[in-house]
Amino acid sequence: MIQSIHGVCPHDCPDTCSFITEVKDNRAVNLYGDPHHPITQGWLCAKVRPYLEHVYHPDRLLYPLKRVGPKGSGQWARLSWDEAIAEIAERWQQIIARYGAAAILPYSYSGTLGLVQMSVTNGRFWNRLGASRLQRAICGNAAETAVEATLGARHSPSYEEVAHSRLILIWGHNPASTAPHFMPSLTAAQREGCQVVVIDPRRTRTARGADWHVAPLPGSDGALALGMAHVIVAEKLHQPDWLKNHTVGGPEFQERLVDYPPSRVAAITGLKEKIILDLARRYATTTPSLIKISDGLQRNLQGGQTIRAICALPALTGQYGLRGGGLAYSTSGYLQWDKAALHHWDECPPPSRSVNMNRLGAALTGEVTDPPILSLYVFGANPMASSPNVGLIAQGLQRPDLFTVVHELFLTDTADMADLVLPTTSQLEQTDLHKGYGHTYLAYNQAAIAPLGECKSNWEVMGLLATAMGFHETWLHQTADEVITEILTATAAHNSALSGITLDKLKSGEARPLAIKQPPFADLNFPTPSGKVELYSTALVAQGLEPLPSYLNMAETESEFLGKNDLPALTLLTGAAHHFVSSSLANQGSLLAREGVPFLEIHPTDATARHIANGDGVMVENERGSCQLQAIVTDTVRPGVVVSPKGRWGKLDPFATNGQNGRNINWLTSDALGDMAGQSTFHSTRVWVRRKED
Ligand SMILES: Nc1nc2c(c(=O)[nH]1)N[C@H]1C(S)=C(S)[C@@H](COP(=O)(O)OP(=O)(O)OC[C@H]3O[C@@H](n4cnc5c(=O)[nH]c(N)nc54)[C@H](O)[C@@H]3O)O[C@H]1N2
Ligand SMILES: Nc1nc2c(c(=O)[nH]1)N[C@H]1C(S)=C(S)[C@@H](COP(=O)(O)OP(=O)(O)OC[C@H]3O[C@@H](n4cnc5c(=O)[nH]c(N)nc54)[C@H](O)[C@@H]3O)O[C@H]1N2
Ligand code: SF4
Ligand SMILES: [Mo]
Repeated sequence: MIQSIHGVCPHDCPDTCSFITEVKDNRAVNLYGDPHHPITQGWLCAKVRPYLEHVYHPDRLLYPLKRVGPKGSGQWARLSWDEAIAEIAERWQQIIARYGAAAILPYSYSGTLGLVQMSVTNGRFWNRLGASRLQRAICGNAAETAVEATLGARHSPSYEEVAHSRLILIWGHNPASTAPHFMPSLTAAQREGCQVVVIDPRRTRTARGADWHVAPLPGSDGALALGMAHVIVAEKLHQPDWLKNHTVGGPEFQERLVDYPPSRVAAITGLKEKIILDLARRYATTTPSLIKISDGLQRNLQGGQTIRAICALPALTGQYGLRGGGLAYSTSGYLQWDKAALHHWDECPPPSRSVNMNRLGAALTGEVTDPPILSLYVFGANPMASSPNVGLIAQGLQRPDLFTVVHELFLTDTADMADLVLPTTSQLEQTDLHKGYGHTYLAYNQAAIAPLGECKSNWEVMGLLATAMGFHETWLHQTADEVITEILTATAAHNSALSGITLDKLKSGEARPLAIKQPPFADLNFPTPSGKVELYSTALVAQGLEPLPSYLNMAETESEFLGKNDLPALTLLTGAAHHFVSSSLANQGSLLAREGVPFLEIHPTDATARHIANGDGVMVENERGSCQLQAIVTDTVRPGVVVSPKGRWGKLDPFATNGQNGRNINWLTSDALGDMAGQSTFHSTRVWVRRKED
């Protein structure tokens, strides 16, 4: 007998696909995209198609483990769950008695995006404990802040809406890899005559299918947007009435544009003046025109203001509210879970201090004191692969006085550094509810098989820890379905997007559309304080930020280290790998084979100057660390820029030698914070590249 169970892809991806798992004798024997899901349409991406290899990977952790050798030595002994939980509780009680619960830091991000296993697990137990809070700013905080300040909410057209667009600027975003289910809609629009422009320093998979690829210098997009606005206003291609009626700060914004003539913008962006003029004219004279962005674009020191400047363009040309026009960023604002039900703050001690996740290495090595962090509990995250400045994190995790627990599917580079490792369930073994951030469907993930070995889900472990710490509130001990029901009910009371949606309906297996209207902002009422598009933002002033869209000329200062070579440093971009989701799945043989050895793309001009030939081993270095990669000499990156996608596991580094442990590119990336909301700045990293001598 084969049973078909409805599930949802848990990965950090805007597509949030629904899939069907075929189960025979409690073993998943087949998994495929749900043919009835309007976005999934029966197919999964290259990463998740072989998902059963992930679930049944021979390296899956099946039992709790305790370190018996030095930290990082890989010497483990098996212990029972009872012993593991008792040891955690005992260590935490000791820490709390001496330093308070703020000395405990949970560290989690996007291993799963589920309501129960991520959102609720991130909050409830830790709030009740009074642990340090984590500022989760590794991904898109600056863009979220910028979009909300300008438009009031993260409302966005769903993928299908591009059928109405005549022009799409895909700006610093690579959906062919990162949002693959957008591509059929895009291709269909192109067939109907829609023009596609990709703006990216790298000729990505997405750029290859575009009508026009524009490759500015990284971090210069704010200037490009203001330069386009300059041309649009100078040539009277803007919509003065729209600006007057629907924006705040139109005149001040236009004044600022004087400083961004094409000649100056050409120098900043490394683009020819004619390209800036053509782009501005094409954008302003085609309607409806859509700008589609994601988060890669803003992972730099000036990312927040970059997004502000880009958000101003559809206002200048009156594109917001038009079907097929405006801005596509994220649909996540349509459904925000009821905060009280999610967190139960009113039944918890006052919120503790907050630690920015991008500063983990610094926080563990002296930046955070009084109390210092004495215990780290990592789940759904792999900071030794995915967080910036990994060398400093490694140093912090070596601290003998730090008690580290990692809840994982695999012995990752992070788990290797733990004192205790707990095994977690995969998505096929747990229950959850998922909402997309690229579309507007809600779907239920039913557990398809029993947990492998002794694996326990994130939320289950929270319940065990709560009991061990003496917390008996019912909201710490609900089943996953009870959690979902409580939060759905509380949220539906004030958000009509959930009307008609119940847990029972979701459990029937079909994804449910949110009850929202497309296109966003059709009534031209924006949920900002003024009800208009805020080109001038008082909310940003209140945060001590520049109120008008700006270009901030910020780059990592060239250190003495970089100066020791007479060739200039290069800007390192480390966007998404096609076959992994961050570091998730990057230990799967079939996907590693398709992604190839860890590589660095470098332009022929920069390669020749460094005597680097295609296929050479190269050392990439800066003051934070170094990493060996294989050079791909290619004009798919612009001069001055090198590319090495994120996600590699240091411990699987094929270039590791006896003298040096494995590394990945995040040993080099910057842990400085960006201009808004504590944003990560991976792409503001400067590196020195040289040929590896044999
Ligand atoms: N296959 C795959 N899919 C993923 C992920 C993955 O790891 N792999 N990660 C998921 C996650 S966590 C996220 S947040 C999303 C991210 O989705 P995207 O934002 O689409 O992905 P990125 O590759 O991070 O960045 C997109 C592009 O930004 C470009 N870029 C970098 N800096 C600049 C700049 O200054 N200006 C311009 N114009 N372009 C710039 C990069 O070259 C890159 O091609 O993808 C999700 N989907
Ligand atoms: N250089 C560079 N680095 C980047 C980026 C970049 O652009 N450049 N992008 C950043 C971005 S956008 C993001 S979002 C972050 C993502 O960073 P992370 O959130 O750390 O993502 P992953 O590296 O995929 O690690 C997730 C881990 O969670 C585990 N996991 C999966 N499901 C579960 C579960 O149900 N329970 C538990 N306990 N564990 C689970 C997986 O096995 C995996 O090891 O990476 C960032 N890192
Ligand atoms: S990673 Fe994205 S595209 Fe792939 S199956 Fe999951 S949701 Fe779909
Ligand atoms: Mo992300």
